[in-house]
Amino acid sequence: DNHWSYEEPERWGEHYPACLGNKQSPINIETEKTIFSPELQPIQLSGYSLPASKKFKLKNNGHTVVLDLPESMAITGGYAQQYRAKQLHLHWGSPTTAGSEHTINRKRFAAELHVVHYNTKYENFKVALGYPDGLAVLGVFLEVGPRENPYYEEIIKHLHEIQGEDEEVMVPGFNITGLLPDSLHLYYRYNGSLTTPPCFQSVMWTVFNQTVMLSHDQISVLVTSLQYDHGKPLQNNFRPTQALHKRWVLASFE
Ligand code: BO1
Ligand code: ZN
Repeated sequence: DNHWSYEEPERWGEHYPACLGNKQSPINIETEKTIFSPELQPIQLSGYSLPASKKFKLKNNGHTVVLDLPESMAITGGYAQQYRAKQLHLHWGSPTTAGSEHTINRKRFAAELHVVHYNTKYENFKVALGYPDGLAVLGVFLEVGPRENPYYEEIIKHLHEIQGEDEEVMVPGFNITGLLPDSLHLYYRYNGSLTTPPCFQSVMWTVFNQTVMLSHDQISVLVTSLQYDHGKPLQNNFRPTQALHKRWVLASFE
């Protein structure tokens, strides 16, 4: 189930028909066309401070770097239902190109963090994948800034240990909230999909308006450390933006 790559995303539909659907992700968010919704409450999180005394699996799966998260982490506000954390991962570009998945008014950011959760009303992640309200993914844009980001460093400092596809390392817990922007009030919301095969249309997306800064060196290490398929650089692991079709993007702010 791993015979897809970012070399030809337009061909994913041949093996994964859901990738041809009309509620696909990522999208370009045209801010002037979003709809203010006062119902969108601040995102509230619980259990996001992971104990440094415990270790969590960080893996190069050939498509991204994934940190497995404990079920004790959850979204408790900002959605109509409760969602349990599953994993987080990143999408990025190359040393010379930006690599976020979502874009804002066609602007692409350096990289994008996804924190993946599933609805607690379903038995497990696999079951949740089958429902339009099954998953909640929090998307955060990363940009180059003046300082090293100590929270992202907890991931980045281990990338040299998992350079090859399927390599993994156990890393100590840290405060995952530190990976998110300061304001969890300001965000966009729309219904979409997994941005990789199988592209199931089971994601209620939150894309935060505020960005998070990493140093130039941190972004460099992120985009140059990993490989897939016996030595190809794992770069530009973002899907092109998909048509909005009959969807609206809501905004929590005006
Ligand atoms: S994303 O957040 O839309 N980029 C995204 C894309 C694909 C997955 C998750 C999030 N894939 C799923 C796999 C499952 C796996 C699960 C958790 O991630 O389809 O097999 O168990 O790691
Ligand atoms: Zn993702």
